[in-house]
Amino acid sequence: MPVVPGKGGLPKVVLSSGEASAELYLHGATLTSWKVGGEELLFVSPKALYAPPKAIRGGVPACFPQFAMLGPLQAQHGFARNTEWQVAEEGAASCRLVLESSEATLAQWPHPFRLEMAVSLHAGGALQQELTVVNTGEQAMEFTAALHTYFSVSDVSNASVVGLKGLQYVDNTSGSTSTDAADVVTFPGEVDRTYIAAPAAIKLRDSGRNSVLLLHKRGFADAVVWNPAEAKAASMGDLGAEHWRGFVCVEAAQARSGAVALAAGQRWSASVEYEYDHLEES
Ligand code: TA6
Repeated sequence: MPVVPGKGGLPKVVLSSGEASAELYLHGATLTSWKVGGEELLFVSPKALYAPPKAIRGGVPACFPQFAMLGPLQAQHGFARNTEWQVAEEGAASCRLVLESSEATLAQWPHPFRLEMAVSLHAGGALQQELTVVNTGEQAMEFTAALHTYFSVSDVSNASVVGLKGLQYVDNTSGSTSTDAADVVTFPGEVDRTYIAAPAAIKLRDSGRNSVLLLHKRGFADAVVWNPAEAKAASMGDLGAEHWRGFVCVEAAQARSGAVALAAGQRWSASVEYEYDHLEES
């Protein structure tokens, strides 16, 4: 599919396959839409700014060379989500974007690299994202990374995340480490947790839509669950107090389990497949 101008005149790739479609901005390699049967499954803030270098608030931005502040940069989540990627391959149902180190990135992080983001729509509407990191320098490098998903929910009070029971997690609001004894993660208030060594399969249930979204991650050790609740959302100019109830972030991350170490010339890949289903009427 061609590259077309999106919001703010920023270029985006449009993918489609049967009942599914997706849109991927070259800015930050940010997936901003994934529809199955016409239903939008990602959340993008109505106040999102399509104005580089600001990251698009929502969808699935790429976090590299660090997740959160788990790295040397002062920029939370690194610079990949604030930078223009290039199209390396594009087809009707898949594409591959590339970001290569530049003077600007080397000034922030002294490691030559090439990033690749491959996105493909699968039969039945599933979507897969694969992030590849190549150390194109002559020195070893370390990084953390994440695919920072914002999934649309009918209301945060209807959302629950299944599959994390019994795991250790870091509460990013306090820095404390706990073990999650609950059967599911719910959102009575701000929830910002990094689950360490999370299982490959994690489910986001929405009782309001009688639906379940399955994430199947490979290569990402951890999982992050986040909703800011009203007070923090109100402090975010590109979100605001009126929109925080419409999403839950369930992110595949290589974060608290430890940074990835790559020797010169080595590569690392990790992927997530997202599947969406409506549950049988109960
Ligand atoms: O993934 C959760 C998180 O790390 C939260 O702590 C919150 O900061 C969120 O990311 C959004 O970060 P951003 O830099 O996009 O405002």
